[in-house]
Amino acid sequence: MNKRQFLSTAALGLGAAALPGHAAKPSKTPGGPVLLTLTGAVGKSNRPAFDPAFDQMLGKHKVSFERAYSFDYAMLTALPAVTIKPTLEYDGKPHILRGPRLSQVLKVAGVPDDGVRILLQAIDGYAVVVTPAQIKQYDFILATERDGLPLPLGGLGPLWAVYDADRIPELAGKPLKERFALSPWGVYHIGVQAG
Ligand SMILES: Nc1nc2c(c(=O)[nH]1)N[C@H]1C(S)=C(S)[C@@H](COP(=O)(O)O)O[C@H]1N2
Ligand SMILES: [Mo]
Repeated sequence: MNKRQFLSTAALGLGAAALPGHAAKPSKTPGGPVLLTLTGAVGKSNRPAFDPAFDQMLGKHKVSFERAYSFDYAMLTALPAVTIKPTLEYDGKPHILRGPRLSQVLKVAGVPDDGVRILLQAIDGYAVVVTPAQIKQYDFILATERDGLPLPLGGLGPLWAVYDADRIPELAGKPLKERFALSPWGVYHIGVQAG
């Protein structure tokens, strides 16, 4: 194996996976396009601080940070996925949504279970603030799929922070149009605010 091949194999993380006795672990640094960046009070960091030159969209959304943890699609889909079937306000029909639990994604980035507020921010700037307790109570998922197909950018994706509103008593009684205000589609940034 020449040096170039070795380096590209190592960069793909295949080196460790190919060793006997080493189970393939989910990648800790994104190899594909980053879809989600957690910033602020994250316990783990896998990218440099905010770069005003190249973190253009984060900058437009007035985000700045020292520490951040980023995920690509493979890192998210490597986490255990759950399936929910809420009635959606867009067509009034139940749909199968699938993706990792938001609490699990936060855990991977070392976000504490309490004493923080969680900003969920979408590509169009729409943002909500929730607590870890609320994320657990609603059992938020970070949906990557609807009805078996990946969520498109330009539609509700690629990531949609959503919950099974039909199964949440305080939401199930509300009109459909009032159930999903805490549910940003196209979420790309999660700001973890301490205190
Ligand atoms: N990215 C994004 N997500 C969003 C919104 C939005 O404007 N942008 N609106 C929220 C609100 S207030 C509701 S009621 C539902 C439906 O809004 P929408 O029709 O703008 O999707 O999505 C929620 N998620
Ligand atoms: Mo709304």
